[in-house]
Amino acid sequence: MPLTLLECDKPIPEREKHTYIKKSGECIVPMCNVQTTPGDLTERGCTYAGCMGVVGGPVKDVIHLVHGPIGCAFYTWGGGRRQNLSDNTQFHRKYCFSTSMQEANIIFGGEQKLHKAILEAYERFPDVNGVFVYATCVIGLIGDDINNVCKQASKEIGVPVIPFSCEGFRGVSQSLGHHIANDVIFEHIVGTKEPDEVTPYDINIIGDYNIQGDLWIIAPLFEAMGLRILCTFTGNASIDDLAMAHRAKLNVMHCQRSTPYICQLMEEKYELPYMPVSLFGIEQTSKALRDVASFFGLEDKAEEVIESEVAKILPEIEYYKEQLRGKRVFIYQGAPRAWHWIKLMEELGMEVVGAATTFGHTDDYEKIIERIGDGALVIDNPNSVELREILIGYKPDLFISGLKEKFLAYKLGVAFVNGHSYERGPYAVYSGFLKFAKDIHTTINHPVWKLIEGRA
Ligand code: CFM
Repeated sequence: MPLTLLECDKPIPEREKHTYIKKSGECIVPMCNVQTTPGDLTERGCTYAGCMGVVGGPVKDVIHLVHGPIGCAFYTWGGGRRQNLSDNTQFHRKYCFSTSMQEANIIFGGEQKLHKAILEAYERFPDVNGVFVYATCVIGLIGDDINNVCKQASKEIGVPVIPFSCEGFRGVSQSLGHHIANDVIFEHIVGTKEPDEVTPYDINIIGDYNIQGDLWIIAPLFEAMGLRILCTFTGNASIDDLAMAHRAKLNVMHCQRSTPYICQLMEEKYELPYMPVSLFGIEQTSKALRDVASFFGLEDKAEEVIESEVAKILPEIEYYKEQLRGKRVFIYQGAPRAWHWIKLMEELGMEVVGAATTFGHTDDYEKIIERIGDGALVIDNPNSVELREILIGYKPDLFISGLKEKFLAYKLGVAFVNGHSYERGPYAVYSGFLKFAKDIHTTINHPVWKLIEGRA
């Protein structure tokens, strides 16, 4: 029986369609990217979260202004569930900008308040190069014309003021927010500036958000092959980087859930091709470097980089592999990292007993199912009651997930690694893989688990 109903889901039998046990030779994709069933306490984020928190927020030199109730702006203030770093450390992610809509504004409209807020924020931070305005649920409901307000304000302050109509309720998850951010950045920013010089070796890294500095270990590998990174979308990006991105020769697409939209738009308008890559683990990173190198005729350079980078980490990776061999892991990520990381677990000799995503689409699940072993559980958008049942039932040695699930794992005595904002990362490419392996090893072999009574 490929689809299965967890014990805890008896009151919401619709969840069966989202829960699949892998059987070889079969590729049944569990139901995904659909509206959450009423009664299911989903862990999904909203459209605004995907637009502002994931794609827009990492842009380092603009004011990120949340047009809505103050609660929606909570995570903008340095809290750092998502640690996308930038080199603009004095400003970026240090302040919270919001119109803080009150009842009267909701009754009489918030356009004036928004206009005033843009001018006031810019007056206090005149060094910024733009303002991003994000509409929350309430703005969609009362119908403020944020496009018009942004246009007016931009004329007054002389820098771009960009409206994102990313009302939380618009999509079934944060995924639509990624799409909206891609569309808006493409429409309003990309192509509005020309670089001083272009080279035949210019690339953009698309879909990396510099979590704990991922980009700062990714970029040197491409640079060592003789490539120049024109723009990163959007980790550590300035608005000018994005404006000039259309002049690159290749878009290297890492996160394949949050960015295929802009890659396709740039391909259509500027004939800029894109290449999907995975920049996690030895095998996948090496393939990525080889693929990109062959596009530019830099194959020899790629081999040099791969050889020296792999040599640096291999002895330690071999050690961790010995220590971790046969350990069982359950991976729950937003979407693509679930399939990116199945390979990494194999590289460490571990067995993936289950994988889940919060907002994966069919293509994410196809990749998971192709990579995961027979009998493994694949579940879409699991809630914490389901996760509890899975952790107790499957007894994995390790749970890789995010902050929302961390303490559930701890309470059940299951070793845990934060795969979203990392433990002691970054986790990308070769040096990051070593850190990932180290964190996994540290948690799995920590003596504390033996002290917990009633361990799952
Ligand atoms: Fe892309 Fe991401 Fe992810 Fe994502 Fe995310 Fe993330 Fe993620 Mo957390 S952009 S889809 S919305 S790789 S924040 S850096 S780790 S859920 S799998």
